[in-house]
Amino acid sequence: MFIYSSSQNSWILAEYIRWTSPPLSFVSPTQDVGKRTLMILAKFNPPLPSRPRNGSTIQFGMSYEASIQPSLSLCIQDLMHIPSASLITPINCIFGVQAPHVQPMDIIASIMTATDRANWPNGQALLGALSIPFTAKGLGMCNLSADPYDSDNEYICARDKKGQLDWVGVLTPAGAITHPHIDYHGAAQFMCHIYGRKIWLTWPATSRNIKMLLDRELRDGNPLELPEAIGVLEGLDVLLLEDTQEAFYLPAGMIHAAISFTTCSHAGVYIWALDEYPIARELIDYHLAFSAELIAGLIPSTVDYLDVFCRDIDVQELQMWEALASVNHHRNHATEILEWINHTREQLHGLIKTRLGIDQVLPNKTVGQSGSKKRKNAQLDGGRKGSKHRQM
Ligand SMILES: O=C(O)CCC(=O)C(=O)O
Repeated sequence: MFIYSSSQNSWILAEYIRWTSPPLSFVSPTQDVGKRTLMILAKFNPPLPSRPRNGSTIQFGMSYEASIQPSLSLCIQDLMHIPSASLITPINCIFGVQAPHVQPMDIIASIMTATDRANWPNGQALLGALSIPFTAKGLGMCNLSADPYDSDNEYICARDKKGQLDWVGVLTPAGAITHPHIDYHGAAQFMCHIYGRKIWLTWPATSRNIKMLLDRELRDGNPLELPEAIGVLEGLDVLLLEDTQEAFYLPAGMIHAAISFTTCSHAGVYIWALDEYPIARELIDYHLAFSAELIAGLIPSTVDYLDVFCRDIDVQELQMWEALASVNHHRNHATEILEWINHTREQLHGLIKTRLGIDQVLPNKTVGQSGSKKRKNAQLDGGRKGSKHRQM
């Protein structure tokens, strides 16, 4: 029986019916987890309106400027025109893991056929793509702005080598479930919803939430799945997005998950925000402590985690914070940030030396350049992307 705790949760019944009826019910591999999630959401107290209450940590309902209206077809154009398939991050949305050796056409075919058959073929993946770089033939034509983040000195946006905002597109098929994760290590994201019906679930980056999520994934090897996360993480908000193309700001470290009720598309750009530095510090410190334990042999692991983490942090994250602190040198945080960067670099280099047993110094890039387009998947191998998605 479907029970909701308050009239403010009654909208979830309509979503439950949509999810459990054809054609969405044809996506049998994700049917049960979506169904359980919606039932738990309906009973959730405090009430969960389809747009978060005032005071929620997700900022939504923002408009964004574009010279051409972004569309699903432009996102598909990007997928078709990327110079190399290795630039995108294909995911199997059944398990929320990376899907290796998948070509753009496979993703399009999977999205087109996701709800075609009542009997899901054995072993068939449900493919989507993250980190689709904008191209001149696709969403790159739209000249999306990230106002006010791209013009205010308190923020630095990810930019490509030409200094353009480093937007990436995301395509998910109907029936996709993305389990709770944090993208990167302290960067916020400005997201533009382009197409489809999607419920976003968000939890603030409190110390308790961060520890709960990362411990489960990294230390226990048993990542939090969406239905369980709703019961154990604090500060849940949900946001239902449908026809309106609106933007929202996911603050640094915000844990998020998503359910796609149709083919969906959105675009995002990473942002480093001066005020959010304490969260970046907490996340990076968590990973440093974890890395030290790995190196000491206290926890079994792969070399990949360390390599990827150390490279991401040193080459991408710390440079952004360094640039932000320089531009805001008069602000209170600036000196503290610079001291923290130096200290963190020393720790990182120490970890790498110990790991490799040689005096290896990490490569240095120019401050202010964005990290690679693969930022979204330059994350933890064997776990969720950073912890974003479990990888295959
Ligand atoms: O759309 C989804 O299912 C997940 C996307 C996501 O987590 C992201 O863009 O950061």
